[in-house]
Amino acid sequence: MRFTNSAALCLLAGSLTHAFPAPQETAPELPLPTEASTNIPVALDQLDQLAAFAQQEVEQELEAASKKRGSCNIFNVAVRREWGLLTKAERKAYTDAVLCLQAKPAKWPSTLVPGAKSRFDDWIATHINQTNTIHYTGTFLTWHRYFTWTYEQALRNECGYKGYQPYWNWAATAVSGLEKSPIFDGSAYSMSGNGAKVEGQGNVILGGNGLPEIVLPSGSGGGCVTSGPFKDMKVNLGPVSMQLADGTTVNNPDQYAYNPRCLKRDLTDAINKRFANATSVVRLILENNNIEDFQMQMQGIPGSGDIGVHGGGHYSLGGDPGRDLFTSPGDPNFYLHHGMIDRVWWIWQTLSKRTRTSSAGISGTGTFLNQPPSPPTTLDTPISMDYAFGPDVTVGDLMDTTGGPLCYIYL
Ligand SMILES: *[C@@H]1O[C@H](CO)[C@@H](O)[C@H](O)[C@H]1NC(C)=O
Ligand SMILES: *[C@@H]1O[C@H](CO)[C@@H](O)[C@H](O)[C@H]1NC(C)=O
Ligand SMILES: [Cu+2]
Repeated sequence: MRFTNSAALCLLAGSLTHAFPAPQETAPELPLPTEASTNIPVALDQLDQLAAFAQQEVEQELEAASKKRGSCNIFNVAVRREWGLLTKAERKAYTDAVLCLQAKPAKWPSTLVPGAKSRFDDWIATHINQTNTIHYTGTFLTWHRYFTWTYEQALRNECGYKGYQPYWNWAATAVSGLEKSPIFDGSAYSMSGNGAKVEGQGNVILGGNGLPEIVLPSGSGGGCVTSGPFKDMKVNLGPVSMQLADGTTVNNPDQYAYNPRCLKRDLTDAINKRFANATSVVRLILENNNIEDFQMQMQGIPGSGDIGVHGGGHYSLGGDPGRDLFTSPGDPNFYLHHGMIDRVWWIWQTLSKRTRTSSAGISGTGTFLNQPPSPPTTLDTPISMDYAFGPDVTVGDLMDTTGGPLCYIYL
C-alpha cells in the first residue's frame, strides 16, 4: 500500500490527542553547553539542558502552529517520556500492550517467514529483511524512527494502549546500574530484569575482517529472563548473526526459521558506562556538526574501538536476541533503546533545525557502509515496513517529528 501524500498518516497522527501542559508565557533563555564535560554529574546536567532547549524550541513552533487547523500543534502533539517517569499503571499498560501484540497473529505470510508467529514478530521480520540496507546507511536514523513509530501505532491502534513510546535513558542507567533502574529491576512494572546468571562466561569479541578487535566483558546474567512481564515470552525468530561469550559466532543462513526459545539477557554495566554514559551522549550531540559524523559516531566508527551509544545500548542489554543485529527487535526493550536513539537525534536536529531536517541532514547510501556501492539516500528515498505496517513513506516524511506525518516530542 502506498500513500501518494501524507493525508492518511496525518489522520493517524491527529488522533494522538494529548493534553499538553499550557505553554509558559516567558520561557527563560537557557545557557547551552558548548563542550561535553567529562565529569558525569555535570554531563548529565548538560544533557538535561540540551533536551530542555529542544523542548522549548519545538514547543514555540507548535504554539505558532496551533492556529492552523489540522497541523501538529501544542494540543495534539504526542509526548514520549522516560520509562522511570511513567507511573506504575502507565508502565503496566505499555507491557500489557506488548504482550497483546505477541498474542495476535502475524501478517507476514508463513510461506515467506515461517518463524513469524505474532504481530510482534512482524516488526522483527521486517528488520531482518532489511538489515543490510538500514544500518550504516543513509536511512539508519529515519528508518528506525519510522520502525519505532509504527510499532507505537500498533500498540495503540491494535492493542488499546493509550500512552506513547517510552525511552531508556542510558546516561541515567550508566549511573544507577542497569539492574537497579526501573526499566530492568525485574518488577511487574519493569521491562523484565536480567537473565539468570551463567557462570564462567567469557568476553565477547567484536571485529575481525581486518579491523582491530573490541573486547566486551560479559555481564551479570546470560541466561533466560526470570522475572517481570516477559519472563514467559517466547522468542520465535533468529538468532541470525551474533558473537557469543564463548568466543564463537552464530551464523544462520536460514534467517526466517521458526526457533522458539526463551528471552535471554546479559545486563552489562561496564558496557553501558564505557560507551553510553552522559559524556558520550553530550559529546555525540555537541561534537558532530554534520550528519555524516553524527550518525557514524552514534553507530561506532569501524576500527575506532568505539561501538557508539547505539552499540553501547544493544550490547549492554546483551543476550539473545538482543545482541543479534538482525533479530534485536525480538527483545521488547529494543524500542526503548531506539526511542533514546531517536531522542538524541531529535535534540541534535533541533540545535540547527532548518538545516538538520533538510536534505543537508541526510548522508550515506542504501547499502551497509556503501558495500556494494549504491546511490545516495535522498529525501525521496522510500521507506517501507512491508507486512508490519501499511503506508510507505519517504525519508523526507520522517526528517521532522512535528513537521510531516509524525507528531511527537520527547520530554
Ligand atoms: C524481503 O521481503 C521481500 C518480500 O516482501 C522478499 O521479496 C525479499 O526477498 C526479502 N529480502 C530478504 C533479504 O530476505
Ligand atoms: C564515558 O564516555 C566517554 C566518551 O564515550 C569515554 O571516553 C569514557 O571513558 C567513559 N567513561 C567511563 C567511566 O568509561
Ligand atoms: Cu536496526
